[in-house]
Amino acid sequence: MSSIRTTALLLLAVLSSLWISQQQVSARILTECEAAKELVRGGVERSFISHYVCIMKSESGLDTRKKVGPGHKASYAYGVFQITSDKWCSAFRPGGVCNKNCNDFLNDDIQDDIACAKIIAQREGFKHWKGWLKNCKNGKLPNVSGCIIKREVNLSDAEEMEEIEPEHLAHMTDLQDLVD
Ligand SMILES: *[C@@H]1O[C@H](CO)[C@@H](O)[C@H](O)[C@H]1NC(C)=O
Ligand SMILES: *[C@@H]1O[C@H](CO)[C@@H](O)[C@H](O)[C@H]1NC(C)=O
Ligand SMILES: [Ca+2]
Repeated sequence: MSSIRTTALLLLAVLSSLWISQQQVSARILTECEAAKELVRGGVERSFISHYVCIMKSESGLDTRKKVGPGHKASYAYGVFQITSDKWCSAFRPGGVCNKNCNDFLNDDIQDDIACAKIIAQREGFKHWKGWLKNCKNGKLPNVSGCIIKREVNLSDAEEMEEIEPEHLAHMTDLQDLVD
């Protein structure tokens, strides 16, 4: 009797510790929706969001703590956008074009990563990312429109949604600059 009870308790303990470690692991891997929402919060234009999510998927598998290297000029690539220390950030102090310590691109707050990715896209276009050239430029972009709209909908936003097509078209020239 009591051994069944003990076994059951033990099983429960094992299962719940598995569950906890599962939770901890999944915290570092963003879902496409979480990534899209962070991009909205970071002020990325709606028509570019699926491109950025595609970059994050291709470069890091949406892993906020991924670090790869050494590569070109002994540089390392940091975080969800794989931002490199040869130019954009500095490994030991704030520096590079983004004036950031690269290690700040390895935590789970990706707002600073997004700010730097925007600077990279501005200067070099999405073609900076090999993952974008390979998987996003002519490939299928993730459809995140559902998860962006749901959270934010209210009456005036809903009206704004009607405008998405013309707005999207209006930004096509900007997009072209990034894509070329
Ligand atoms: C994208 O997702 C939205 C909402 O889930 C859906 O309404 C829409 O048809 C999808 N678009 C494409 C191109 O699959
Ligand atoms: C709805 O959106 C508008 C414009 O973004 C905002 O000014 C307003 O406060 C929002 N209303 C609610 C109830 O969230
Ligand atoms: Ca960060």
